Amino acid sequence: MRRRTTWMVPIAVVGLMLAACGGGGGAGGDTTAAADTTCELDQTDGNLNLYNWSDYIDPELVTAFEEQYGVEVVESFYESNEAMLAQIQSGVSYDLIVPSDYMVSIMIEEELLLPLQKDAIPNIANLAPEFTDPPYDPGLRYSVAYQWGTTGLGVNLEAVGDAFVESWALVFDPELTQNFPGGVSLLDDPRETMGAALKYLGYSLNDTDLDHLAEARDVIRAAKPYIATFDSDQYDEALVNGEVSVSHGYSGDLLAAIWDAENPDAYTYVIPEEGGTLWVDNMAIPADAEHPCTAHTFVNFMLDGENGAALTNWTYYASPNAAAEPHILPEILEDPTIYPSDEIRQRLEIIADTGDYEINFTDYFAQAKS
Ligand code: SPD
Repeated sequence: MRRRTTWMVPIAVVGLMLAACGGGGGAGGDTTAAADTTCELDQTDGNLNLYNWSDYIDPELVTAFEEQYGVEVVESFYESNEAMLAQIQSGVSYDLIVPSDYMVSIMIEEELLLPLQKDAIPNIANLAPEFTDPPYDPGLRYSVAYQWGTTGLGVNLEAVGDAFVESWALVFDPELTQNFPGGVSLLDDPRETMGAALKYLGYSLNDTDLDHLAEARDVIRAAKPYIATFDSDQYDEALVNGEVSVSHGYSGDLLAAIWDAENPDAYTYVIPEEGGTLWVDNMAIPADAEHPCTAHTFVNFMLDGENGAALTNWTYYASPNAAAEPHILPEILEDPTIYPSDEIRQRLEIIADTGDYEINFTDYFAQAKS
């Protein structure tokens, strides 16, 4: 069982704190310095400023890295790819970030990532074959898979009833949601939540027809009387604390909350029949990283088989690391909600970088929420 330690430091405050600390990152880093640095295997060049999703690494792994390499890991957190991108674009410097698939592509295009020095990451050979040449970063020039999972719904069975329909209607149909104690929670994430509404309407979550996006916006608007919150951090606790009846969220976070709950049988995690997101989060080094060699060493550490398994055994997300498999708990490896069956996978889509169209997801999502 993992113990959750969510504590969100306001992102702007984190940026200021790091800027004030000198060695801990700061605005306007020198991009050439990182690009000109050659890193050897196991080399460190200072503390690691890790900018990650919350609840996404076992604190014991952080301690093990610190003890093995004699450096500190300074953790900051974000709740969406777009929030992370805004920080990097504004010049706040971190040594390692964990962007999802489509965001890797966007950041490569914007020249925000440092090319990886593979000689410093021999454990890259541990990746399972399906993660070695992803469409968002062909040849892994800038990123390496960290964890993967799905986005779906956590459901309180007592509130919703055992015979519920496994559909996005559980959050979008007011005829249903009006009966749910506390209502429902939706992710505060433009691609995920607009994508869920698009799937509910029968479209791809990468659909780029503005009329369809307007329909998706209106689905969310119509559902608003019973949407308790748009939230990407506390939705799992909100479900098992009984604050909401259905929570839109990420597989591992919802499963961890359900399995840790006093009455786990009262909840379930489902991927709606209309389909949802399969995502891959990745380790990447920002172009202006101040400690690129520590970052490479951290990537190599996380790709070790036993460390990769320790990560999955704590997060309940699937591992892209083939060498980790023998060390992953059987109840995780065999759980079809963590490692989806081929049948479920056919319903899933990876979010794609839509280029100039991307801003529409953010704008229409803001309109839906306002
Ligand atoms: N608590 C960790 C959550 C990680 C979620 N990342 C997935 C993003 C998919 N768009």
